[in-house]
Amino acid sequence: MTTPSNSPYAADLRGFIEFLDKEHPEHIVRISKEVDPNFGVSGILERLERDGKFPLVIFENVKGSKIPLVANMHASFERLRLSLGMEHGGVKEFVKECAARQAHPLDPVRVESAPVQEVVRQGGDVDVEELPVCTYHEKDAGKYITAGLAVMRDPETGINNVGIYRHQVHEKNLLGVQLSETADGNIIWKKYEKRGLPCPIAIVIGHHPAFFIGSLCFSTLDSDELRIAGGMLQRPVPLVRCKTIPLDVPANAEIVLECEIRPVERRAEAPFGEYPGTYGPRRMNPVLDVKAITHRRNPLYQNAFVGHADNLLLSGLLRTTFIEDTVKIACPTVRAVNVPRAGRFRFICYVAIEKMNEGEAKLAAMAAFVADPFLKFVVVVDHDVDIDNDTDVLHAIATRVRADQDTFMVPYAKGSPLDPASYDPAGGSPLVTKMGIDATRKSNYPDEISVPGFEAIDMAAFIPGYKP
Ligand SMILES: Cc1cc2nc3c(=O)[nH]c(=O)nc-3n(C[C@H](O)[C@H](O)[C@H](O)COP(=O)(O)O)c2cc1C
Ligand SMILES: [Mn+2]
Repeated sequence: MTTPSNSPYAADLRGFIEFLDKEHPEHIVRISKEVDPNFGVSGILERLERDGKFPLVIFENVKGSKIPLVANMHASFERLRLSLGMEHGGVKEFVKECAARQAHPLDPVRVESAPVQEVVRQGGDVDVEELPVCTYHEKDAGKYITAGLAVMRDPETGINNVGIYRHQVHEKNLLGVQLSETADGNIIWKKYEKRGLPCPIAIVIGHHPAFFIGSLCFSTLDSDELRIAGGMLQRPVPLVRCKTIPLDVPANAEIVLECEIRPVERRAEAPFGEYPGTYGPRRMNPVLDVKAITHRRNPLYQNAFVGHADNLLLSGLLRTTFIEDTVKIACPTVRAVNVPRAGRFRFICYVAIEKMNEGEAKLAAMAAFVADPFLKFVVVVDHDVDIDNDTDVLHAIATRVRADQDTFMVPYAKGSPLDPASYDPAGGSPLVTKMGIDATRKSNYPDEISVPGFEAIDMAAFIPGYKP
C-alpha cells in the first residue's frame, strides 16, 4: 500500500488530480464546452448520477468565470480510498485506516510564504462573483459556496475548528452561512457573539480529499481538525497567517476567503436543497463580510453537490468510529456500527453488540445518541446480525422487538435543523424526537429453526454436476 507520505504527488488538490491523471485517468472527465453555473453544472452532475457514473468532473469553462471548477470529488468511495493511498479495500478497511490516522494527528507547521497567497485582493477588489459559484436546485435562493472548509478558532481555548458550512452569496463581498446547531462551528460563533465581537472565519476552498476527510472527522470541540487533517494526509499541514484576520490557513489550498461574521445581524438565507433530499428552509442566518480573497496564480475552485453522493458519502463514512468509541463506554462488547445509506448516512444507526446482560442494548443506543447529534433512530442488534444488510436489521426488528418495552423515545432533543421531520421544518427547528430500538434477542426468545447436518451433505452425489 502506498501512503501519501511517500507519494511523489503534492498533498493538495492539484497534486491529487495529477495522481489521478497519471495513475487512474478513468476517474476524470474534463468538460471544455461552456457550462452555465445556474443549473448547467448541477444538471450534468445529476445526469451522471442517474446514469450511475461518479467521475471527478473538471468544468474548464464555466460561464462568467475564468477559473476552472472541480466538482464531484467525493462522490466515489474508490476515490476517497485512493486519497489515503489505498489501492484496495472495502468500507471496513477504509474506516479502520481513517480511525488509525485520526488517532495519530500531526501538528501543523508554520510557513511564511504560501501558494494560496500568490494573489491577494482586499477591500474594494474583493469580488466573490469572479469564482464559478453555482446554483444547484430549482428553488435555491441563489448561488452557494458548498465546499468551503471554514477554519475558526475557539476564543476560550484557542483551538482551531474546521467544518463545511454552506454560504449563500448575498453580494460580491457579503455571504450568508448556515451554522447548524449540530456543528462545533455554531458554538464557537455564539461565543464571539455573546462577547459582542465579530467572529473571524477563513473559508478554505480546494484541497486534497484526505484533507477533507480529516477536517470532517467526528471529534470533540477540543480537538483541532487541522491536526487530524495532517494525520489523515500523513504530512503536517503547512499553515500561513491570514492577511486580514487572526487565523492561520493551509498554505497549499487553492483559494481562501478571509471573513468575519457580523455580531447580532441576521439576514434571510435559503431555501437551499439539502442533504435529506428536501429544501432547508429560509432562516434568519448570520452575515459574513469578505475582507480579503487570496489565491494561487491559476486557482482551481472546488464545489460539492449537496444532497447527492458527493456530500452524503463523505459525511457518512466518517462518523462510525467516533460512535463506536462512545458506545464502547456503555457497552464494552460492541462489535460494529453502521450508519447506512438508507438513513441518508446520518439519521439511522445500526449497532451490533455481544449482549452479556439485559438492558445493555438500550444503554448502547443512548451512547450512540450522545456521540452523534444527527442520529434519530438507533437500532441495536445481536452480533450475528449483518448490520451492512438493511434486510437483516429489519428482520431483527420484526421478530425481536416489543414496541412498548424495547423502544424508548426522547422528544424535544437537539438534532439537525434540516431534518424534514423536525418539530418545525419550515422554521428550521433543531428539535426532533429520537428513538432507540433494542432489537436483540430477549431471554425468552424461542429457538430458531435449523436443519441438522445440511452443511455436510455432498450435493453432487444427489444432483449430478451440482455447483453451489
Ligand atoms: C458538502 C457538505 C456541506 C455541508 N454543509 C453544512 C452546512 O451548511 N451547515 C452545517 O452546519 N453543516 C454542514 N455540513 C456538515 C458539517 O460540515 C460537519 O458536520 C462537520 O463535521 C462540522 O464540523 P464541526 O462540528 O467541527 O463544526 C456539511 C457537510 C458537507 C460534506
Ligand atoms: Mn469540530
